[in-house]
Amino acid sequence: MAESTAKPIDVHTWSTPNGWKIPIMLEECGLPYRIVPVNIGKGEQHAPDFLAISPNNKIPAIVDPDGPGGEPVSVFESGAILQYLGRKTGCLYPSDERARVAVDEWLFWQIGGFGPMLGQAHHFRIYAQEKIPYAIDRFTEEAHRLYGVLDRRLEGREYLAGDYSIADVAVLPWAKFHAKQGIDLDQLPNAKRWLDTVLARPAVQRGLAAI
Ligand SMILES: N[C@@H](CCC(=O)N[C@@H](CS)C(=O)NCC(=O)O)C(=O)O
Repeated sequence: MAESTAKPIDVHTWSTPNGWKIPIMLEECGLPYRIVPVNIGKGEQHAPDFLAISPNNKIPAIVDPDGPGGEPVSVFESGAILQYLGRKTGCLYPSDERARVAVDEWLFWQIGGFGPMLGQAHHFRIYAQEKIPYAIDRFTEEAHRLYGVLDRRLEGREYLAGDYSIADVAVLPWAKFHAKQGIDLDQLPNAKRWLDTVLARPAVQRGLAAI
């Protein structure tokens, strides 16, 4: 946890790609936080206390005791949390509108596609008791398409959208599990170089170790 005199942000989360984004962001921005584990394997995401801050029964969610106007605020949906923390701190989220549009594009690309489709690929390839070839092929093909988009985007670019940003923070915990999604990153040199770079960041390593 980062050192600060500010009141810690409660991070309701679990050890999943979406769940790791928030401790990574908080470590990057040096904000103090406390992990409140929500064991989704045991169904804790359906507890009334959690639903009060995350009505879609999914992690992550945060409660910031020092929200707008100095009052507490809760935020669910990882993209909304990253944008909130970026606006609150000015960290990893540019204020220049042209730069911000680019970050938002790649953030929403992850939220709407790279996360959900890779989650399905991982599920049908690894977790599902019944191996369903149609589902495995469908989501593995989509994973290949998405990683192709990522690799082309990173050609000649260090990060996804200008400087290192919340877009990179959103994509990296998903890309870390490329092998389970049926992806050989050695075939995608730009994505591989980017992933090695972002995973080497000390704040990323601390965030990944936080839950
Ligand atoms: N769009 C959401 C997705 C969150 C999500 O899918 N969370 C999963 C873990 S990665 C979860 O809480 N699953 C529990 C459930 O579906 O009951 C976000 O980005 O925050």
